[in-house]
Amino acid sequence: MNKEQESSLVMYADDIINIFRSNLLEAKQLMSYYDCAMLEIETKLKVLNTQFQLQKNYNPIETIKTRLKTPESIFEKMHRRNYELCLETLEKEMNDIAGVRVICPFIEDIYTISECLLAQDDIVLIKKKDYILNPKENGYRGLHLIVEVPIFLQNEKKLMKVEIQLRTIAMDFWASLEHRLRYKKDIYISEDKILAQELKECAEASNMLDVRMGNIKHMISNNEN
Ligand code: 0O2
Repeated sequence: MNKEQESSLVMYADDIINIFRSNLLEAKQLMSYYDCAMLEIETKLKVLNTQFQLQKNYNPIETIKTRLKTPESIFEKMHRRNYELCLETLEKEMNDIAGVRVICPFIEDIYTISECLLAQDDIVLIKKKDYILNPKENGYRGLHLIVEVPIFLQNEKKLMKVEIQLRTIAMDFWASLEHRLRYKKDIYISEDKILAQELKECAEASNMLDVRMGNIKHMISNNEN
């Protein structure tokens, strides 16, 4: 980020802090609604995992992590996308204020869990990005869903957006390390062709591991039948 971009971001942050201050109650309320929606999704996923455990003696979900986007990260993204600074725009345009990351053992678990969740009649799919079928240029893989889930307040029902990222353990391993490396201030990986190529090859090696472990799982279950 150059000096000009930095100072425009600082001015923008000041503006948005003022907007949030003058609408503090609404801003807090909105964030608490996202928090509730995230909890709803987390509970639904836990219920599915328990049911699989009971019926098939198998857990398709390894871990679930939730996070609310930080104010800094919200401001940065709204600034980058030139969005108008108001809570209405935030609610309308920002899909990832509430984020749920689901880590599964195998690739097929990702699709099983996503199908089961999307089949629920109170969940509306807004957007799906399949970065497993179509990995990103840098090698990133995962299935991303933007869904709307109802939360029930004292006198009303509100539909809130939640971003759900489903990854295998191997995909998450790669993405977590890539994320750390990318945010090292002194290295701009995307501009360094050798590093970018090396990371991409690691993503492909990790995908190969996912595919082979999936094959082993099938061979074992075929032998059991
Ligand atoms: P953080 O801190 O994880 O939240 P959209 O508005 O949904 O249409 P967006 O936001 O570009 O567009 O969505 P996309 O492509 O689905 O990616 C959003 C999130 O996926 C990112 O959030 C990351 O968490 C993850 N992700 C996407 N691409 C990569 C990647 O190349 N490497 C890693 N490590 N993670 C990735 P944020 O906002 O970047 O950050």
